[in-house]
Amino acid sequence: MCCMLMREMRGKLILIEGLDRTGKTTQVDALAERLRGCGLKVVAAKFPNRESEIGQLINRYLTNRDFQLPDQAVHLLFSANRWEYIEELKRQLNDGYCVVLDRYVFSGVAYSAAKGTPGMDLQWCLQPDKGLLKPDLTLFLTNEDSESIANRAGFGEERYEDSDFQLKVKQKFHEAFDAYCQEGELRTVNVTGKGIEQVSAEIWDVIEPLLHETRATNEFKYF
Ligand code: T5A
Repeated sequence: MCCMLMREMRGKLILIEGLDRTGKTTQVDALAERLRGCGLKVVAAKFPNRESEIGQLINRYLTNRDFQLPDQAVHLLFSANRWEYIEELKRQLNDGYCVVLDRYVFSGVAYSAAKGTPGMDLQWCLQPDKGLLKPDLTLFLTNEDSESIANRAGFGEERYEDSDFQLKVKQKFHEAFDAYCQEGELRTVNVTGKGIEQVSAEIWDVIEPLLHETRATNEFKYF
């Protein structure tokens, strides 16, 4: 029944954000599966999308610390990687697909602004993403136990996986949410010490009411 209301409207755009290794991909997959179980058409998309040519360049930057690019250029690559998907994203939503995103604009702004590069404040960082679609709901996964995150397999392999830098990113996420989220657009899910299924259940408690929402949502919202 939750799904019938949505079929006449465009699909919902749901975003899961968080620091590295907080369980975003795990939860995006679990949520997509649960929504499909409701009879919904669902697409999950992850950013950066490392498959495209721009994405391959981003992947090289993240995985090879010897590969140097100006911070501004890297920032624009991440943004371009989102713009590559915009028409497909709109089509999917208009076709009634619910789209679950694994990182999007807020990651773009938070990671770049956290570098402290002169001139790269939040406003500057948002500029190239202006005109991208704003999610109907953003879920921000937080984990206060940074040690447990640092102990997760593979942490430290990529460029930004450094606990001190992650703390700066967290601060910038909060600043970005304060600046660019309207009331009701953001929910924080504290995942500290919680197992995967418990987190999935908490996320579902937030998402389910959204599926019953009856106000017209065919209009897109934009950053
Ligand atoms: N970036 C990204 C920018 O700088 N600008 C941008 O515009 C964008 C979009 C790569 C980097 O790029 C930066 C941010 C990143 O530094 P990424 O590929 O999304 O972005 O990198 P990660 O966040 O590191 O992605 P991961 O897939 O590695 O982490 P996830 O998705 O948060 O975590 P997940 O689900 O893969 O889980 C990691 C491990 O933890 C376990 C899982 O089983 C897995 O082993 N796990 C749990 N363990 C215990 N309890 C739980 N509740 C758990 N949940 C998951």
